Amino acid sequence: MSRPRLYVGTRNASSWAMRAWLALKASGYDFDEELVDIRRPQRFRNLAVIGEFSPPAAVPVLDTGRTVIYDSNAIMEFANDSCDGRLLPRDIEARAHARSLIAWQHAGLSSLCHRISFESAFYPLKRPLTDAEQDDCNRLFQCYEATLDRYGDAYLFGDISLADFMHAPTVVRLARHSLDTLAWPRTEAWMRLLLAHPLVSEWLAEADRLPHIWYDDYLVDPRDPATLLTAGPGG
Ligand SMILES: N[C@@H](CCC(=O)N[C@@H](CS)C(=O)NCC(=O)O)C(=O)O
Repeated sequence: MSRPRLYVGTRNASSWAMRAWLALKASGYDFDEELVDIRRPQRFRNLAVIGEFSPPAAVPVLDTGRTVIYDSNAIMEFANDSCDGRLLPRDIEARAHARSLIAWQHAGLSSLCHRISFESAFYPLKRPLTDAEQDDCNRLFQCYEATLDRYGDAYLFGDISLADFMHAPTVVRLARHSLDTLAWPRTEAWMRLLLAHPLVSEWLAEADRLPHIWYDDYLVDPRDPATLLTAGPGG
C-alpha cells in the first residue's frame, strides 16, 4: 500500500487545503504532501490531473492509499477520527456547537466578508474595508466572542479543535486587514493565539515568501465600481 498523500494548493491561495493540512498535522497523522499549483494558467491543467482520481477536481484531496477523501471537512473529520476524537469537544452539546461553526464556514459563512480574499491577506497593500464589510466582520466577531465566553479558555472550545482550524484562514484574512477588534477582547486574544500557533505560523511563513496572486477587482469600490479604493492603514 502506498503512503498517504495530501494534495494541497499553493500556500497563499489554498485556504481549504490549509484547513485540512492543519487538522492532519495536529492529529499526528503521517502523510506525504504534494503541491498542486492552482495559479493560472497552469491551474486548469493541474486540476484536470486531480480530476482523474477525485470527482470534484479540486484541492485538498487526501489519498490514504485505500480511500480518496476529496473534501476539506471530510479530511478534517478523518483527522479527528484518527486521533480518537481529540480535535472535537468531548461534550455532545459543545461538539454540536463546534460542528455548527465548522458547517457555517464550510458552507461559505453566508458570504460574509467574501470580497476579502485569502490571497489578499498576503498583499503588501491593503484597501480599507467598507462599512458593510466591517458590519459583516462584527457579526462574526460577536459569534466568536459568545463562543469564547461560553467555552473558551484559550481556543474556541478550550483546547484547540477543528473549529479553530476551520476558521483559521478567515482569521488570517481579517487580522491582516487590521480590523478593529477592541470591542471583542476575547476574540482578539484568540486570534493572536491562533495566528501564533506553530502550525499556522509555519503555513503563513511559507505563504509570505510566495509571489502575490493579484485579483484585478481587489481595489474596486463595490459602491462605485468606477472608483478605486486606496490603501488603508494596513497597507
Ligand atoms: N468544498 C471543497 C472546496 C475546495 C476548493 O474549492 N478548493 C479550491 C482551492 S482552495 C480548488 O481547488 N478549486 C478548484 C476549482 O475551483 O476549479 C472543500 O472543502 O475541500
